[in-house]
Amino acid sequence: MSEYQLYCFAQSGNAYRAALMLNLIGADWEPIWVDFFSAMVQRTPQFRSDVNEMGEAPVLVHDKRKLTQSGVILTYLTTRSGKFKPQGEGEELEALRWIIFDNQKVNGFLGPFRFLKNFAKPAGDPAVLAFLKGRIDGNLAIVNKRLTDRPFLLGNRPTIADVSMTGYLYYPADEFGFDMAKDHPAIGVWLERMKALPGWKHPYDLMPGYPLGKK
Ligand SMILES: N[C@@H](CCC(=O)N[C@@H](CS)C(=O)NCC(=O)O)C(=O)O
Repeated sequence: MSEYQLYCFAQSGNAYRAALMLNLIGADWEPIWVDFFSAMVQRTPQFRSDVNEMGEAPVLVHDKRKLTQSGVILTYLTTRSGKFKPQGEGEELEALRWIIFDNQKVNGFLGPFRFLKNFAKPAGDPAVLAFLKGRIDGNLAIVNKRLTDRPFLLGNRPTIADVSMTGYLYYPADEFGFDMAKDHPAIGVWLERMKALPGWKHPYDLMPGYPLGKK
């Protein structure tokens, strides 16, 4: 058995943060597929009692520990590996600031937006989609500005803040109906920089369940 197991599925940008980090640090890990769309296992009482009371993926299993919330998982993995680690209290707080902004305002809106456009039945209400798109544009612009004069969110080195921010940003433009890299060029350049890191993989190549119906 691998050292780490990760409950995840290919369409989840939230899980991608953890899967990408595991790959980037060269961890010995294996995915455990969460049948999110069909069986909706994350909503079952068994999942909530045995895996994650919050009913969410990702969940990282390490020894007897089960960790949830991608920000917590990233913090755990950077502490253990020493890789992508913010240095000192100032950087640690700065990384946390961007991880929270990402979780709530960037990928926190992109995830539901993409879900409503591609997977929800019936598809999302246009007014809701328009609201989310407005917030997404504004928040991506904030990230774009941040990346205009530095290669990574905290400066010259990639940290867990960058890994977190990648969440939904590599999924195909047609799943969003707009091209993030083109609309926000500094994000586009940064995505290429992240892509060049050893161990980088696209979410559809890193986690099981793509295309839908395939484990
Ligand atoms: N803030 C959490 C978000 C996790 C999350 O929302 N995961 C989604 C999958 S992408 C989920 O499991 N949702 C449960 C559901 O919709 O039933 C994290 O970063 O880990």
